[in-house]
Amino acid sequence: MFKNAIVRTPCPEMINGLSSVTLGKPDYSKAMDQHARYVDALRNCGLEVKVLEADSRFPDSTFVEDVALCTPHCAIITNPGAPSRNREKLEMKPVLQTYYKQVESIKTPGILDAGDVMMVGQHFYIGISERTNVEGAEQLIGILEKYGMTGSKVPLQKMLHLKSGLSYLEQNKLLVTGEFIHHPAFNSFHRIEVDPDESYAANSLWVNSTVLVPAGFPNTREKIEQAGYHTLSLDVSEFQKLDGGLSCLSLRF
Ligand code: CIR
Repeated sequence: MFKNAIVRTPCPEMINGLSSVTLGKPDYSKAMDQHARYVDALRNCGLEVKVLEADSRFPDSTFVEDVALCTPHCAIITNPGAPSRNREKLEMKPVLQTYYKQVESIKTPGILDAGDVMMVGQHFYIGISERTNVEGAEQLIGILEKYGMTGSKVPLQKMLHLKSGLSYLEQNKLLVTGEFIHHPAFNSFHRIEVDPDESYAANSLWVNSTVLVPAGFPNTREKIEQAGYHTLSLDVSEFQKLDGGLSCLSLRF
């Protein structure tokens, strides 16, 4: 169960955030509204939510998930792989020091976005992507092992981040799409397949027995409900325009 979440209010400059999709620019006031509902949903799932101020220097800074990994034993400040995002990490360190005694860091030449890291109990799957290199992943595995946890590397073919195509829903259940459906690393999970036309919904979010699902993907929501979960649908269309999803908008621990 998670107790805390950290989010950052989107800044007006988010309209110039990084994007690989052609869905147009986000509408800032709509994004603010969607973000407020997201925070309400986390609070309704029982989390104490800390809302950090918007930071105009970093258009993508609302996607806090990428700059830190929060484990049960320590927090790890990452070294984000996109140059325009790298210094977001400096803002997160003092925040996490108020929650954790142990705050570690990934260092250059290692790069790592925590959107590439999926926690399954004490084990962490680490995607090797354009944002996360082998050196970053190996540094992370070294840190995890120091605290009695483990990690393994998963090279990505097409996805931006590991969790763009995978969400762990606890109870050994894994939401999967695209290149991960038949990936041997995930054979032992009970896999819930997301159809190609709903692939964005593979980034859904388990929060204390509720699964948050992006609005507009009814087949995926139904599959998750059939697997026995209570779901809550949230519109995050303005963040989708920047390749961001439900998990990217918070740190949960
Ligand atoms: C980026 O490209 O970094 C942002 N526009 C989106 C980050 C999404 N984060 C995530 O999947 N964890």
